[in-house]
Amino acid sequence: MELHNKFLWALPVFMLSFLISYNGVEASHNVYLHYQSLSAIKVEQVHRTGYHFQPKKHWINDPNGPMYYNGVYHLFYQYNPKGAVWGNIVWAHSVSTDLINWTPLEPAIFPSKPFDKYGCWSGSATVLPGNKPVILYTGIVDKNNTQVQNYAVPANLSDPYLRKWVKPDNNPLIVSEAGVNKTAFRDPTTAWLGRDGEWRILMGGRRKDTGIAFLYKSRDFMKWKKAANPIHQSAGTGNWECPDFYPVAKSGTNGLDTSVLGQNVKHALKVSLDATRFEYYTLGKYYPAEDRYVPDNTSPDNWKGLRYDYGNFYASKSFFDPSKNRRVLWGWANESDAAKDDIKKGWAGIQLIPRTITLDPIGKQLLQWPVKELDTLRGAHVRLSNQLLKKGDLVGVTGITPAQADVEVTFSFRSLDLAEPFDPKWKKLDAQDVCSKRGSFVQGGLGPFGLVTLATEDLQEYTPVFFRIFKDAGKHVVLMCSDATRSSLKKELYRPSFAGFVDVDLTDKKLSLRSLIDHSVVESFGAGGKTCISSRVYPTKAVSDKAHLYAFNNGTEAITVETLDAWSMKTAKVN
Ligand code: DQQ
Repeated sequence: MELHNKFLWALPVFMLSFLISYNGVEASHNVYLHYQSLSAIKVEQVHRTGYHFQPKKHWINDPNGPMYYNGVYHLFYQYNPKGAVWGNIVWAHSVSTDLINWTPLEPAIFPSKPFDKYGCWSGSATVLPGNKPVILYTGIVDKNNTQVQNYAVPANLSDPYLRKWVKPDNNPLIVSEAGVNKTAFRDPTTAWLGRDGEWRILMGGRRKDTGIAFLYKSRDFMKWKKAANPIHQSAGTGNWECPDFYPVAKSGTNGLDTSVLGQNVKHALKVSLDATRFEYYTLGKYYPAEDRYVPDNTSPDNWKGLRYDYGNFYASKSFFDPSKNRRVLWGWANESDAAKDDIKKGWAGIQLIPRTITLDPIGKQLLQWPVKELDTLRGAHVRLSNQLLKKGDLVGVTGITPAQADVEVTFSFRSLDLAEPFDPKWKKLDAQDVCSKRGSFVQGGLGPFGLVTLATEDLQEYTPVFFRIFKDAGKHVVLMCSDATRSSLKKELYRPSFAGFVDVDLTDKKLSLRSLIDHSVVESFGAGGKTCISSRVYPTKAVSDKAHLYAFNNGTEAITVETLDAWSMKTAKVN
């Protein structure tokens, strides 16, 4: 371990505000017509991931129809087979037996029929009684982007990989009714079966600025009828994409099949907000007789709501894995790189590591944690114990591969007294705004402390993931940041100070952090998965064996690294 005593991270304020105000984000559906069918000439390797899911080349977005079937996990995803920007979308298909190593197959669903001639957009899989999988997806039927819901079934149920899918001629199953916006009517969920024998699905959409989850019902999965009311809607949230609706057990850590109802469950409704490129979820109560969902009053039901992830994370989808009794969440990590650079590097987008979802025992939020199979990739290991970090300390973690690593650390401190006051002016701000005012280089009282990932030795480039603790009217406010502001010397990049608050009890004066570092992604889990943040970053110098990893403290209160375990991660066999 190396020890640097000076912590010279001060950055002139004008420079900081420039970096923060630059926003070249590539949203989910930026359309670059000229580049949609420009095949990659070469695929740049330097920032490709070692263990996060990617195809060999070109553009990917939403995970689709994840499921477990007869011992095999299936992941479909929105894919452009012809280029590195969004377009020509098909359902690409990969299979796995461990959610980590993946074998690519031919695309499962692609435009070929009048009901999906202009696009095969997102959707979900449901395994019907008799062990029969069926996919529901959105078809685009014309140049005006009119959306309908279709189904597809495996051509041969005895093929262990379900390679071929058939789109029967009685499609589409659902077209929008009069008065519904036909271009905001998409992304069917996994179906659940009510006690009344009717299947139910949701589609996302909007009326004016109100986000809506339309509810449809069917007895036979073929004839669907719109319910009198949407299951839920929320004014001022704009178009809802990729809804997800599922039960979580009030106690214990087992996941539940999507159809489970009863006193011992809460429901989660997640929506992807077209307008902000973020997702939020609420926890609440589902009333099956009225087909209504009512969020708990602890779950803000708007764009300020709880997020699965406060960083590059969108269009997620969960599924129930009966082989391990768990609910698993997949999320797409969109790009920070500019489209022209995606074209140059020949690829864009990754899927994050699948996460197990459980209800936090406090009942107000979910907990997420990387599936345990990820641990099989852990190789060389180093451990740091009882390492004191005084103000300004930066401790190097050596002996592993910092550009492709898994790090778990528990920090402790003796007192909360030095926590800075939470500025009342910040009450109106979200965590990201607070983080951008108080980055890792602004010295604090209790924090900032955490990890510095993908760093050059001279800290010209680095992505810190850290906590700052404030006090506010006798309570403590814990901020977790994953700050891409100084992640790269490259100019045209989206470099936000991604951040979320952490609702954690500090009685034991400890905070934990896990970061999955993989060349161009840092995926972090604060306080056991209460707050998660993924940053896509493109360092120019802190790459491969030039990247460094540190633990740091830049607050007056000394911090102890109780334990820090870091592993080199082996490269997974991905596609
Ligand atoms: N991506 C799909 C849509 C979905 C959006 C199209 C979300 O079905 O609404 O590629 O990223």
